[in-house]
Amino acid sequence: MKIERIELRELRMPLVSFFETSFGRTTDRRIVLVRVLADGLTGWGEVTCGEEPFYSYETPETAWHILRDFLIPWTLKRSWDSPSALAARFRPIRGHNMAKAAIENALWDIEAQEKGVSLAHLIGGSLEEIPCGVSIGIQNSVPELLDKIEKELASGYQRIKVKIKPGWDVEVLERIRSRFPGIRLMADANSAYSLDDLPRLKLLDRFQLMMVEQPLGWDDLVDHARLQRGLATPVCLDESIHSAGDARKALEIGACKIINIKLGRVGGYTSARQIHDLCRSRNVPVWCGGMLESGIGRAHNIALSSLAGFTLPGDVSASRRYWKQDIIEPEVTVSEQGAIRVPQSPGLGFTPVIERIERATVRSEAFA
Ligand code: OSB
Ligand code: MG
Repeated sequence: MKIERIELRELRMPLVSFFETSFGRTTDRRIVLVRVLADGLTGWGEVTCGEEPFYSYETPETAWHILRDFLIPWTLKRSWDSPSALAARFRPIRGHNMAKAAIENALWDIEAQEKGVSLAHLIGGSLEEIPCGVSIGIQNSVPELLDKIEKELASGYQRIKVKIKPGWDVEVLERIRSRFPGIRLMADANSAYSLDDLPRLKLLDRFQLMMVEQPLGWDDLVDHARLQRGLATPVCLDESIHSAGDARKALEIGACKIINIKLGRVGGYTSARQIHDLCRSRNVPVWCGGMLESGIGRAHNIALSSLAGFTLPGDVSASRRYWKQDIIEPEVTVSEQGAIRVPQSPGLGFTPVIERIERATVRSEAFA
């Protein structure tokens, strides 16, 4: 596939309601989209970084820089045998996985259209629908959190993830469990604890959580292994896993029993599939995480979640939980059973709506 033109744009999109984690509150998203033109076709990718370097070091500015000055010049005006060949070309750049993933994923979108198959089919996905959970941020009060959980359960979502941090953890989970004793529940700490908190983290074992996500350092494996040895609750890693190499090391030392795979964090489909395949060969469940994506990133998450090893409900949920109006048609909807149907049409299976994208755009740059 011969790459003719690449466009970058940054969108401002206000969230329907704020989203708060242990590292801060988000009310407005800054979303960087990549549009690639090749062989008369158009592919889309999304940079899934946060606005600030709190989840990872990537931000819209670092992504723009790495894309404009390195990734785009390396990609343009060349023919690529496959999107994975591009991923290999990007390997000399250390990190910046979210910037890399946005281009690589756009090429997968183009290749799927070229072959006339769905993106899910192209990457080897077999699930026709994917089980969905929701991630609920820290709220202003526990009653507000309980109301949100009740509403999401009524919509059909199959599991509830709540964000925790010191001071918003054991008591909150106690109140959730006493109101909703049987639900599939998990907690995500986004690195808010250290091994000094071991006694407190052990209290989580009372709540039959499916898992506790990334309790310790964002770049740690070794302390998570120590924690997992002292905890009945399975540890799931998010922030610490950037490659199949990281996943292998984490599993080898017992740092986790479950892995959350995010396309951006791991650098695109090539790497995501390697992690998936490794986990599947070792019977380690995986699930697809979310980064408050627009419809474009969300559509990619749906395709990824169609791989057979994605057996646990992911953080891939309906457009309407995030946006008054999403930038794709149709918007992503979730059935009363808490599932999303994987589209069968060629490519992403959702159409980006140019007028809405234009309206939300605050800057753009084209390269040819
Ligand atoms: O840790 O999974 C996370 C959102 C932003 C940054 C990190 C995380 C999250 C979520 C939200 O949990 C998932 C979503 O609904 O997109
Ligand atoms: Mg997480």
